[in-house]
Amino acid sequence: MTNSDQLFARALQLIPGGVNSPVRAFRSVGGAPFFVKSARGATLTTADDRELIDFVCTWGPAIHGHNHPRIKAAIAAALEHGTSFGTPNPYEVEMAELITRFVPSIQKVRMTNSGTEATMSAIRLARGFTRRDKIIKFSGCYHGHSDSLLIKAGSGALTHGHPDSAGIPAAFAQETVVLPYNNCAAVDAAFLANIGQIACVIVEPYCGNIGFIMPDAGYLQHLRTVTAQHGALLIFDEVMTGFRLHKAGVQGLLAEEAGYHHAPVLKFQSTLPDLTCLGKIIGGGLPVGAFGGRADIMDCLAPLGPVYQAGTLSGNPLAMAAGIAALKLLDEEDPYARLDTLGRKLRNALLAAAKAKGLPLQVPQRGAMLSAFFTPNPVRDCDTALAGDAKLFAKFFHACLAKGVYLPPSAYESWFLSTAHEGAAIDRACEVMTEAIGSL
Ligand code: KE4
Repeated sequence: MTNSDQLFARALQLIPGGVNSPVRAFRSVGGAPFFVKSARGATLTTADDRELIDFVCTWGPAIHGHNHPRIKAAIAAALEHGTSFGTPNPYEVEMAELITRFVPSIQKVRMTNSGTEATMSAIRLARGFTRRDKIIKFSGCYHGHSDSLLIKAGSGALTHGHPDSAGIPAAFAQETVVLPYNNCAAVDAAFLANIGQIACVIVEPYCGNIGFIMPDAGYLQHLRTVTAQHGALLIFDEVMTGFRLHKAGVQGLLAEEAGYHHAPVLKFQSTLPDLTCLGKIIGGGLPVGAFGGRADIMDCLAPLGPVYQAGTLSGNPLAMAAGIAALKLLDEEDPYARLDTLGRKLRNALLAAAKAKGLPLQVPQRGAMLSAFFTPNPVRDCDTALAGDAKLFAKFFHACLAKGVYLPPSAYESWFLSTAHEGAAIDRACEVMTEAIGSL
């Protein structure tokens, strides 16, 4: 038995499925997960000393690669003074100043300990602010595992065939209206069928939990228009896309596409959400989440207003120090064009290999996010993603892993690139993926 096998056997005795998060379980691709003992740059080192080029990047946070010296040093410096105080600390203020500077639509922000807490709290805030109960989400989008949002969810819920989790009372589920992504008519109809009842629309502006799926041109602008028309809030769940696709997340991309660079907030109002949820990168690899937006909405939160939200370790100094270092590195390096070049390189290698093999393949890609669907048709929502050949993806996944490249162990997850993938790692990965497709 390998060290990973021994560790997994022990884990299976005490941890459900042997994992602390279902997507890690390899259940949809087959086989058993390996255990990692260390990570650096683009590389994971397993418990059996195998080195793997990593395209999971701990599901998004590691945009600078694993164990970046600047982030490591920031954590060590903070650690000198303690791990958690339960009082306000200077790091929280600096984090709030960075987030509000990077993301113009965020006038005020509240830290949490996970993306799930961030979206759960944003939903509660939207309901409290509008005094309405219903919410709209989109099939396949994943916003963490709170009851109102674990309905037709993506990521692990979709991967393991439970997009509607057990344990959620029907009374909760009926307040969540689920619509197809990239379908303006469906949103219009839902608002007309629920006049005055919709508190908010929550959307992954670029989907990362059905695989990577991009919005049709004008779709996000339509969500902004229709929510404003009906007095509902628009929430961008940028837990995954925030600071990954642009320093201002998808809303930054939209502003640039509209011709506004470094414009004041009012100029690109047409796509600004009322609230934004964040996570992953802003913790530099430590537990974190955040939600923020219009000050008049955020001021409804306790202790100022009637919407309660809290967290023992919210804004804890270690996660804040790590996240501040990660955001400052993004500010200094502005790596987004470089990351897009890496993503295009990988996309082109995959498409060329599939063409040579005569295999239908879609590879949606933007910046450091991409995924591969074995299907002849463009993937633009949950149904077209599910039409892909997941069994063939599983074969591809294992062919890559056998050659030292680790992809997300599910056809319904985005892949992630980091600045550490530049050079040898991306070149080797292109070779491996080309060989893997050739072997299918
Ligand atoms: P966490 O509670 O896992 O920190 O964040 C939930 C969440 C919210 N919103 C979006 C858009 C997300 O992608 C996530 C979490 N992403 C998954 C990866 N698909 C986390 C991996 C896991 O569940 O282990």
